[in-house]
Amino acid sequence: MKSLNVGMIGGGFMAKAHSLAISGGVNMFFDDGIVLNRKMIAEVNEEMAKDAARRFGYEKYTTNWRTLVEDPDIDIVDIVTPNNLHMEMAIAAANAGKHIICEKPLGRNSNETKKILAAVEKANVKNLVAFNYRKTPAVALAKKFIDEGSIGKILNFRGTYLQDWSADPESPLSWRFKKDVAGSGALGGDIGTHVIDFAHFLVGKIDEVMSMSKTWIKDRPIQTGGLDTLGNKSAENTERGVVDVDDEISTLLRFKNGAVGSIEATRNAWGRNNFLTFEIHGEKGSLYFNYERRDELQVFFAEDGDDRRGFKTVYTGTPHPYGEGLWPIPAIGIGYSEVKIIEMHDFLQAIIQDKECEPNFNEGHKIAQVSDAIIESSKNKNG
Ligand code: NAI
Ligand code: 4PW
Repeated sequence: MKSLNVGMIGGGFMAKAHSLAISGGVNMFFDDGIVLNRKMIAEVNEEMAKDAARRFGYEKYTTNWRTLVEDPDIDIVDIVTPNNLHMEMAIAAANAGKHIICEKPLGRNSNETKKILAAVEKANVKNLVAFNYRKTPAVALAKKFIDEGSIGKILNFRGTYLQDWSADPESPLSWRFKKDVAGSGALGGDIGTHVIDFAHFLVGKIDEVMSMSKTWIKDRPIQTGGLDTLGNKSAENTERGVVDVDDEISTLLRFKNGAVGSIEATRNAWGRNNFLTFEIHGEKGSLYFNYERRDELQVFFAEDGDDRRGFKTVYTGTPHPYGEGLWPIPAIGIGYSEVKIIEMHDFLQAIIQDKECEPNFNEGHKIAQVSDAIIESSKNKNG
């Protein structure tokens, strides 16, 4: 049984999600034959680092992430800090010869992701960027149907990522609203990158975009504390700061293989929570997925007879991708933790089998190139 030591940088929302997978979830579901040890966690100050180590079960903590990256005992570096820190941390981890899992987006822009990619290629270490939603079994099933030709040649991809946690003008100015930290707003720096990943995963490379953006709320109360609380109001802080990223982006797409489509991403859509969807139309059928109903894939196959045509619901379970490790009965329910566990399982499989991770940093870089093109196309159209 191989044993690998993990060092996690960051102790917020994603540290919780990744630590759940590392702490045994992945072995309980998939039994990869690797024991992961939560060796060390890094946070910005003593109190936060100590607390993160206690809560998430790490043996040691540090307030200097470089100590973690340079520790010869660490095999895997897991980067779960805000976007502006990914480049420096990932390059240092690659130079130290560590395997790396890094949260999305890989960097603030494609200049950064290009440098990160060069470092991991030079170091020849395994690298996975955490576009976890493609690991949802229903999304992997859609990919299987497409690869098998069940819906024929793809004509159109429509993707959305709609949330409402920043629709209230009083919700705090966290790092996600600062260009120097996030890189950009809803699309490039945050949720829209997951939809670009769906598009690349399911349809193919995006070749051309035509985009518009909007910043609806120009200033917000400055957040107290470093953690992004995703919309929960900051306590009694009335000082406001400027929002210098987009709240919303809409873009038309053309794919290299000729398909067309669109993406919309906003964090200001009241009533929508994790409304991450795609609808794909092909010459022989259609597929529809909504993460808010993540156990289900809606399928339409034109070859079904005239009298029985219509969308039907497939509940994912044991006959479907990742079904061998998950719950025995469809619709017992896949949650965010299971999706993160599958992501960690795929990362470990890449290490064991010495194969490429999916999606790797090269794919993270291609996504950043599309984000850059969308932002460029929407310039002067943020009216
Ligand atoms: P968060 O704000 O909850 O936590 C970030 C943590 O990093 C904070 O505790 C902060 O103190 C710490 N940190 C900042 N500078 C540090 C440093 N120099 N050394 C050590 N720790 C440091 O943020 P969250 O939501 O966990 O986001 C982290 C990353 O994960 C972002 O890149 C974000 O885009 C991504 N993310 C991905 C999600 C997904 O579904 N794949 C979901 C949420 C976030
Ligand atoms: O990546 C996204 C985040 O930044 C997420 O998957 C959901 O929206 C949860 O937090 C934000």
